[in-house]
Amino acid sequence: MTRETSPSVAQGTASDGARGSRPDRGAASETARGSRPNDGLVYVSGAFRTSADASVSVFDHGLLYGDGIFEGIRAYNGRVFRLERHIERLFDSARAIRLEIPHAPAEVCDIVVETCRRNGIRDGYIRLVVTRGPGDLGIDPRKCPQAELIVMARPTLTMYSAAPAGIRVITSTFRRNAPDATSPSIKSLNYLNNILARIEANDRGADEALMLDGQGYVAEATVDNVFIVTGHALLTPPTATNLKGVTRETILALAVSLGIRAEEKPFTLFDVWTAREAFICGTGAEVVPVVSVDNRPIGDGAIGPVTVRIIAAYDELVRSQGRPIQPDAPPREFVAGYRV
Ligand code: PXG
Repeated sequence: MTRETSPSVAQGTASDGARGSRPDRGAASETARGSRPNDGLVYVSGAFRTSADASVSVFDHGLLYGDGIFEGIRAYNGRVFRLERHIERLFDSARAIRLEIPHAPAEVCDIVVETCRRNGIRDGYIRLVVTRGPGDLGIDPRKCPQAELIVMARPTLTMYSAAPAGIRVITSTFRRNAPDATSPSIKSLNYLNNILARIEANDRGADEALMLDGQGYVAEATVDNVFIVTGHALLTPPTATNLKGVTRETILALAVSLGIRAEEKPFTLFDVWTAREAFICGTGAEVVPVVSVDNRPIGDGAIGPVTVRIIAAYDELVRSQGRPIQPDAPPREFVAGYRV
């Protein structure tokens, strides 16, 4: 089956299409329930639709079974940061779960950029979801002939309100998925382990939770990779136990250009508790200092100098490279060792 590759807007404008064929429940009640944003355009079922009209079938296996994958990408300063790498990871996740994305990677990149344009995004957060699509009430994916690509873009996303001062983290009792279960490298729609860990953090008055792997080594946080600074080096766990984070990769490269020794090496909670510094990182969160873990201050409980340098370098990098959203963006150049 073919899909439109040059995205169009479905019938109706942002104002007249907002109710579409749905029963009019009233804008006030929708807003009051906070059920869904009622502005902006969403790419779904091969076209751009108003947020209120953007929907998938209740028989979609993404909803029924978490059978699907997703990506989170940020745009800064009119450019989509590391777009091609995110789309490559999306296709890797799809391959792992044998999901056929109904577009080529370059087309998905174009749809992401077009979604930003149509939503007037210069800085913002983009979410891609690919579901197995509608099937029947059985689990068998052969009953789902058409995968569904959804692209949403919002101008803001705040992950941790405490981020500027550093966050407080606990260790969850929920383990990160084992590599021989649903691999943690798959950015799948199954986040229940991580959500349960986040609930545990909420219950214990913390901002975030660390998750351990099956052997008890530190894997990552619920939606972020983790780094610690020891007397020896900047350390992050190897990716067998966690998501191959794009921000993690970017920070490992930045560390090289900053002359900071960085290693991918398993470590334990003891290493975290006794670290000089710690931070978590992800596309949504960016680089967030961790000032305590399990009620133990990290270092002297303040944001450390290596973390400060990495945050500054990351902030500069993301604002100066990426795929331009508007075609007439400034010429390409080199920044911090990266081709922009
Ligand atoms: N680990 C996990 C488990 C993740 O879900 C990261 C690390 C960081 O990866 P990137 O490639 O973004 O550096 C993620 C990121 C959000 C959000 O709102 C992000 C994720 C999942 C759910 C929400 O930003 N994934």
